Amino acid sequence: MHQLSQHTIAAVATPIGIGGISVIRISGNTAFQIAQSVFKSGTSIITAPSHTIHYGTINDADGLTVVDTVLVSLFRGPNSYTGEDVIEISCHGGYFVAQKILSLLYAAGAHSAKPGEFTQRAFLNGKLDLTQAEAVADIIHSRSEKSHRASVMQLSGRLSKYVNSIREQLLNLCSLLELELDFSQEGIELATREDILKRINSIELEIKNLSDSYSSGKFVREGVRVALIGKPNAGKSSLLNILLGEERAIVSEIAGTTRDVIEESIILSGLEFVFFDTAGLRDSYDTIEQEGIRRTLISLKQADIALFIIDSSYSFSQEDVLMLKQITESVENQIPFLFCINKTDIKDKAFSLMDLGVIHSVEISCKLNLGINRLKEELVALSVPHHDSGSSSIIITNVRHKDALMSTLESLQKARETISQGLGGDFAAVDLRDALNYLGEIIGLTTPDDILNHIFGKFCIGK
Ligand SMILES: Nc1nc2c(ncn2[C@@H]2O[C@H](COP(=O)(O)OP(=O)(O)OP(=O)(O)O)[C@@H](O)[C@H]2O)c(=O)[nH]1
Ligand SMILES: [Mg+2]
Repeated sequence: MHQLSQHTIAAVATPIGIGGISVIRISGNTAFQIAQSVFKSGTSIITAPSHTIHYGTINDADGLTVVDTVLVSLFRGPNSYTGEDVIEISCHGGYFVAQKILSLLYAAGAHSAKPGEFTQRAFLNGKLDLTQAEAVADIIHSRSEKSHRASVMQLSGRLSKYVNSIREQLLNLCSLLELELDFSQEGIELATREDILKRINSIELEIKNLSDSYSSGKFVREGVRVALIGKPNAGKSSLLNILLGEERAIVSEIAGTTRDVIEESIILSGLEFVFFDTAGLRDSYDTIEQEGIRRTLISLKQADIALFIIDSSYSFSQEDVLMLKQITESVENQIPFLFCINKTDIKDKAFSLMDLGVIHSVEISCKLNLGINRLKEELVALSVPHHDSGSSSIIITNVRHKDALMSTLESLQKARETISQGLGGDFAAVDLRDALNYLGEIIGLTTPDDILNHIFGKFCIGK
C-alpha cells in the first residue's frame, strides 16, 4: 500500500502573481513548531486551540526584520483537510512575499510539497476517497456551471456511494459462490444458476448505464469540441467572431485567409463549447496552406461535432459534392455533422442543399447576424441528449472511471459465461473477484500506486 511520507510539507496554495493575498499551507507532525519558529505574535500557535486565526508578523532569519504581517489559521489533525496538523498563513499577495515566507519555512524544516500532495495525504488518511480527491481537481478546473455542478456532486460522495452499493451486491454474490465451495463435496448449491445469472445481469446493467453516462460526462467535464470546417471564404472565421462576440480571427475576402487553427470557447446553456476555426479545405499548391489543411483534418478527427459552413452565394459544383463526401468519409468516429448555410443575405437562387443530399441544416448570415441563436440551439440540442439524463442521475465524467467500469463489465461477462457453461462456481467467483477489484479502483480501494501517483501528480502544487 501507498506509503505516507512523514515529512512536514509546505507550499504556496494560491497562484503566483499580483493579488490581494497569498496562502501558504503547511501540513504534518511539526507544522505548528515550524510555523511558530517564524511567527511573532502575542499568542502561541503550539498551545492555541484548533480552528482559530492569529494575527502577527513573519520575521526574517534574524528574528527582527519583519517580512510581512499575516494571519495564521490553525487546524489540529484529524479535523483538517489532510487529517494532519495544518497551518495556513495568509500573507500579502505578489511575486515575492509568499516565496520568501516559504523559504523561511524550508529553513525551519519543512519540505516542499509535491503536486497534489496535500490532497494525496487527505486520501491516504481516509478524509476523501479517490473519486472525491479527483473531484477537488475538477472543481478547480471547471469552467462551466455544468462541469462545476458535476464535480461538486462527485465531491459530495454520491458516485462513491453508488459504486459502493454495486460492490456490495457483487460481494454478496461472490461470498455465496465461495461459500458453496465448502459444500462442494456434497454438491450443494446455495442458489440456482438462474438466480445467479439474474443477479449478474442486473449488476451488469447498472454498470453499463453508469459507463454509458460518460458520453455526456465527457462533454460536461471537457466541453464540446466543435470544428468549423468548409471551403475557403465560406465564412468560418466570421462565424467564430460572431459566436465569441469579438474580432478574434482575421476575416477577408481573400480565399485561404486562415492557416493556423484558432481555438476559443464560449458557454451555451451552462455547457462549454470549444470552437476550432480552421483553414478552408481545397486543393492548394501553397505549402503553408497545405499545412493548414492538414491541421484542419486533425481538428476534425478530434471534434465532437463538425460544423460544416457552406457559402450559399453560389451553387454547388460536382467538385464540392466530392469534397464533402471525402470529408465525411475521412471521419472515422461517427460524429454529428451540422450543416450551416451562410451568406443567406446574398443567396444564389439556384442554391439547393439537396444537391448534397443534406436534409437538416441551419441558415445564417454572419453579415446581418441572422440565425445565430438557432445555430446555438442546434449545437446545444446535439449535445443535450448526451448530457441531460436528469439532474439527479449520477454521471461519470472521468475516463479513468469509464475504463475501470469497462474492465468490470468484461469480468462480469466472463463470470456469466462460466456459469452458463455449467462450469464450477469457483471459476465464476474468480471473475467476480476481478470485477470487484476493478470497481474498487474507482474509489481508490485497489488502485495501483503508479496510477495514484499519476492522478495526484496532475494536481497543482499546494492542493
Ligand atoms: N454577404 C456576406 N458576406 C459574408 C458573410 N459571412 C462572411 N462573409 C464574407 O465572406 C468573406 C470570407 O469570410 P471569412 O470569415 O474570412 O471566411 P473563411 O471561411 O474563414 O475563409 P478562409 O479563412 O479563407 O478559409 C469575407 O469577406 C466576409 O466578410 C455573410 O453572411 N454575408
Ligand atoms: Mg478563416
